[in-house]
Amino acid sequence: TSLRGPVELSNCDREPIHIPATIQAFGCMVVVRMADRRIVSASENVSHWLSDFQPSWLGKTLDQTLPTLGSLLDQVAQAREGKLIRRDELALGESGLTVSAHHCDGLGFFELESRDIGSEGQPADLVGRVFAGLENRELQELYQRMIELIREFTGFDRVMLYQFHEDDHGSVIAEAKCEEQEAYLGLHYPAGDIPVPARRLYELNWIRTLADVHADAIPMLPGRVAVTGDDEADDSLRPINMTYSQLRAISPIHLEYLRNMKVGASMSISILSGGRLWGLVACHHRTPKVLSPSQRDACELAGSVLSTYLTSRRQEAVLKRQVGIRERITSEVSKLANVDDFLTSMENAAPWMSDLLDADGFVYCTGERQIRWGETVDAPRVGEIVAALEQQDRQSVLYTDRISGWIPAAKEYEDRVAGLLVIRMGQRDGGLLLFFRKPYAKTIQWAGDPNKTVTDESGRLSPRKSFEQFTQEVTGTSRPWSATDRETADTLLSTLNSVIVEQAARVQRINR
Ligand code: BLA
Repeated sequence: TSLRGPVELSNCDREPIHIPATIQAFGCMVVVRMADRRIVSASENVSHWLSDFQPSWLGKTLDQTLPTLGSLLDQVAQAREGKLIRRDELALGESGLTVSAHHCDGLGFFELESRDIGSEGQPADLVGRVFAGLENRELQELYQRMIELIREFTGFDRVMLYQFHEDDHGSVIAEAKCEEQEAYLGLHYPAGDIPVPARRLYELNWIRTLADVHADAIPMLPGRVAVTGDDEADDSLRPINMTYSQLRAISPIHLEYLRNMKVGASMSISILSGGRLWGLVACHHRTPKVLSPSQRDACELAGSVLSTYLTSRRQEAVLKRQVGIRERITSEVSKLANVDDFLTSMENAAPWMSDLLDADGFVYCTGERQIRWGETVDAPRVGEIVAALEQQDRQSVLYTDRISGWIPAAKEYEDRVAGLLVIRMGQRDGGLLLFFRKPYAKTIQWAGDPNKTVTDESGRLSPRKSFEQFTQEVTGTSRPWSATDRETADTLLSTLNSVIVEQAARVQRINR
């Protein structure tokens, strides 16, 4: 049985992309068992790169066959799993070859490809240029500059910064491209476009390359190997774990996706934040393209340095924003000081509070009385929400990005209003502040035409269809309430509570 049956879209999150049993054609691969240094597999194209390679070398040790690689294996064994060791001064093959070696899961990997040609940018160049004069720039400007420099350095047609959001869907937040190309800037894509196993793999590797979307993958012979070496029985054979391989064949589903996008080659660089994938620098070329090993090194370095730098810059920006929000709340609330009743205060405050929380609508209710602003639900619906809230724990701030998951009757209005954040005032009869958000589908510009159904001849879903599936999924779901939103709600709560106390005190004074 082949490792890779037909892949259905619903299987995306299960496709084992790290064990394709095939590689890309821009190089060749030789795999040895670390335990006894014997060659256990080689790609079908190996003799194209090493003309004296014999199929009979399978099962022989490196020292008997490719002694130049033997000493490299000693260094690989000392390094951590996945760490690449690269050499291009080895006397191997006819023309200049670069060898990248690493170990993973008990196997040693040698990946051979053509050595750098010409006078390409030096690795340190890219990082140096990205950082020159960036310190004082705003984040967005920094993103744009970095994308432009990476495009210049690598020569890809289109380079984008793709950011993952809290629910793992993503959007293009900076882009550099050829003038005549359609812009993707600002477009959102479903989480499923970059499935869970891919995101996990991209947390372990800084870059991945797809040299040619039309090239056939090259099989490893054999595709399964005995890792321990002491038992060659069929059931002890395991797939070759290509988690850290540069030549790993890219998932056929993703190839199809890129062909649909009219892309000929791609590469992406991981941007991590605290070990988690925060985004990708996604590079496209209309024709086949692969960077030289040293250019890829430069991209890896840029990815790791930028990850650290951007994380600290974003943390700074978050802090600044939080301070800004607190200041705004204090200044707006001081304007309410002369208002005598809280109901009127809420009427005045609805627009700026909704703005701060990025809400599309607001309802304040206390007893029978309600005040509304923007996109909301009618009084009986608010009544349902208030009743349901009475069943909840006494937390002051509650939120959901899917009201219907909590109150089934909300299905009836979920095409208008889908997310809710509630602030329960601590004071007796202080009332409830309800902030609403519209569903995703209405507020975000999704890529692709969600109404267009695409299936290929076999009836199998093609990647394009994912847009349609996803827009269906997100009807009734709003953008999630972020940690900053929740913090803003907490600040609002405490500041408004003090307003109630003051107003009550003043009313008492007047009544006396
Ligand atoms: C991988 N999908 C990827 C990658 C990107 C995207 C950037 C990383 C590989 C690369 O560098 O090319 C998605 N690329 C995008 C998006 C944009 C872009 C959103 O340029 C927007 C401008 N893809 C699907 C569906 C599936 C799928 C429905 O749309 C699931 C069946 C799969 N995408 C998929 C897989 C990978 C992938 C399996 C991993 C490829 C690999 O590394 O082998």
